[in-house]
Formats: sequence, C-alpha cells, structure tokens
Amino acid sequence: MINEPIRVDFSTGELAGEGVEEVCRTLGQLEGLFRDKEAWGVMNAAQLVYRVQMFRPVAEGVVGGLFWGTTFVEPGLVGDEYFMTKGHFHVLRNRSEYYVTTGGEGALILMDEGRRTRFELMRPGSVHYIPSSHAHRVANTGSSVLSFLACWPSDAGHDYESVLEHGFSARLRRVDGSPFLVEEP
Ligand code: M6P
Ligand code: ZN
Repeated sequence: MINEPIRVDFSTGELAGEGVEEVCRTLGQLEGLFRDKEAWGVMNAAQLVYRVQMFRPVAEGVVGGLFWGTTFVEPGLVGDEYFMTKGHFHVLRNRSEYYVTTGGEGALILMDEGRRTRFELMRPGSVHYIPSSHAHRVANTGSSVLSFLACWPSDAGHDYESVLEHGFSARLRRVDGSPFLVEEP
C-alpha cells in the first residue's frame, strides 16, 4: 500500500491532503487578548484573525512524535496592536519548535521564563528556532496575509492559561507607522 503524503504549497503555505485539520480564530473568540478593549469591542466579532492548518499523524501527547502546521495571520490592528496569535508556552517546558515564514511580513515574539521579551523579524524564507521555556506568538506587521510553517513535538502541549493570565511583558504596537515592542506598565 502506498500512502499519499500531504503537500505544502510553498508559495502560500497552504497544506493539502488527507488528515489536514483546520481551526479558525475570530476577533470574538479572542476576548482579553488585545490591549485596547474598547477598540476590540467595536470591531466585527466575526472578523477572522488567524487560521491554523495542522497535520497530526499521532495522538496529542504521544512521546517522540512530531506535528506539522501552517498558520495564516490576517493583516489588521486592534487599536495600535497588530493582529496576532494567542501565544503559548509548551506544557512540557523543555520542548522547542521551528517556524518558517512562507509569506508576508511579521514578527515572532518570544518571552523567556524570566519574562524577558524580544522579537525576530519574519520574512519569506526566515527560519525561527523557538527555544524551550519560551512563550511564543506571531504578529502580522504587513498589509497582506502572514503565513508560516511550524513543526513541534506531539507531547509539547499548549499552555494558554499562563499567557492569558499574565500576558507577555511587552506588546508589538504600531508607533509612528512602524512596529515597536512596548513594555507593559
Ligand atoms: C503554530 C504552532 C501551533 C499553534 C499555532 C497558533 O502553528 O505553534 O502549535 O497552535 O501556531 O498559535 P496559538 O496556538 O498560540 O494560537
Ligand atoms: Zn508552540
């Protein structure tokens, strides 16, 4: 028997094939994520912020497996803060991950366990290693869709709670037309 592998369209990042799953995140589902609650409140709750395609050949939590995915972040702002992913630590803190940009312009925001936040510019072809014990999120700073491939361990898990509760120590905001990492008060 020959298994047909899934495929990546490298011009868009789009995944296709048997077993590819997809989740969408709208503004309405991202309550509490953005700094400017008032701006968020008057925006269209159905507005898509990002979608994630995933290929999980083994079950969540299996030790020794790998997952593969593409994330597509729409261009946009909530107040002066760029559209972005929720961001997470891995439940198993010693698990790392790769991101590879396929389209658009953005930033990978990384925060270590000492709450030091930095970012790396994402451009088509940029390869980003996310070290263990770092919260990670991606913001679209451009005017087109930002897409990136990801590969992460199947037992890593997503810890969203820590990020929702304490946030990142800095946010990527548009200051005089350019992205700037602004420390939280
Ligand atoms: C990447 C990977 C996924 C993650 C997705 C969206 O594709 O890191 O594990 O789910 O980005 O990020 P988040 O889960 O933080 O919304
Ligand atoms: Zn991750």
